Amino acid sequence: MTRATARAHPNIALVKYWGKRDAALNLPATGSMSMTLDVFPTTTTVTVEPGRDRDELVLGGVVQQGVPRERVERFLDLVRTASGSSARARVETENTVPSAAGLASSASGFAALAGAAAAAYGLDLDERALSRLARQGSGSASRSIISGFAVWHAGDDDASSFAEAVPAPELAMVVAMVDRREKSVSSREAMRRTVDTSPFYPAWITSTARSLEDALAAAAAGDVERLGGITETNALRMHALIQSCDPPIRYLSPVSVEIFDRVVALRAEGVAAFATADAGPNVVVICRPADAATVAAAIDDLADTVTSLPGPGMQVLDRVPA
Ligand code: 2P0
Repeated sequence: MTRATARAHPNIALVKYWGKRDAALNLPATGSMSMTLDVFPTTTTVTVEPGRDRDELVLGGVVQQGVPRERVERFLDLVRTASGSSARARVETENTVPSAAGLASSASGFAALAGAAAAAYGLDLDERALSRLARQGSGSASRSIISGFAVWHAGDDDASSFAEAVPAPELAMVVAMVDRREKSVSSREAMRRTVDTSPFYPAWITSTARSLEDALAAAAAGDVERLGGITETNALRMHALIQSCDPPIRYLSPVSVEIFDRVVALRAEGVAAFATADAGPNVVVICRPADAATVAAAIDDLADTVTSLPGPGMQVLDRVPA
């Protein structure tokens, strides 16, 4: 029996991943860029137990059945194939962020699972290989392997689609917890519907590829205003795209929209603050660390806030036998 424990944090994209080019390999239609948070870690322990007849998933102390367990099983199959093992495992995971509420719990979840499973099954993977492995569990998890700011290269095959660190200015993210409930349409289903039904999808792909190039250049130059502007525009384009599906999907709530308006008002007062939101109503405001308290005070009547600085990449905490 071997056991390993790993920890990973969610990441928030400044330039979003929305749409797959290859669902089997989980290759994205475009590259994306993110900041890994230093809050809301997921901690996962994988215990390889020869003799067990199927993989078990325990999330927050509750044994999971159905799709979540099957998704983990398919992921462990990749690790088993790579390691030449047929042994099943018990996976215990603890999220400190609400699951499936658009706060990237699948990013931290599959990044932690990739690290723990690779270590438990005896695979010696470098950061790039871990990012490729995590990608196959959940696309955004490829970026949570990396500390701080990351670009996930779209790539054109399994080997070339991975995340790596990029330089960026000092930034904070103020996370506004508008709604902690599980979202009604998963990202995976919403992405599929977007690709199949949105008339705007081709324009999203071309504009996002350009936004990514611009964002990487702005980040390398330390230009917070330019990087923030690209971030807010890209987020609103993604939500417009999602709303253009048939049947339509709308993740932003009236409170989310009000926070976007407050951020515009903050900019009018000279504070460099920019809003983004993922597949849910929660809003994340990007700013200089010195402005984070001002940003939080401007929105804390609308939602609870948590402020994050750039956080660490996936860490293996423990392996037995070592
Ligand atoms: C992102 N999101 O770039 C975008 C923005 C949500 C909105 O990546 O199907 O859970 O597992 O690859 O990674 C959410 O999608 O999707 C996501 P799968 P994932 O962060």
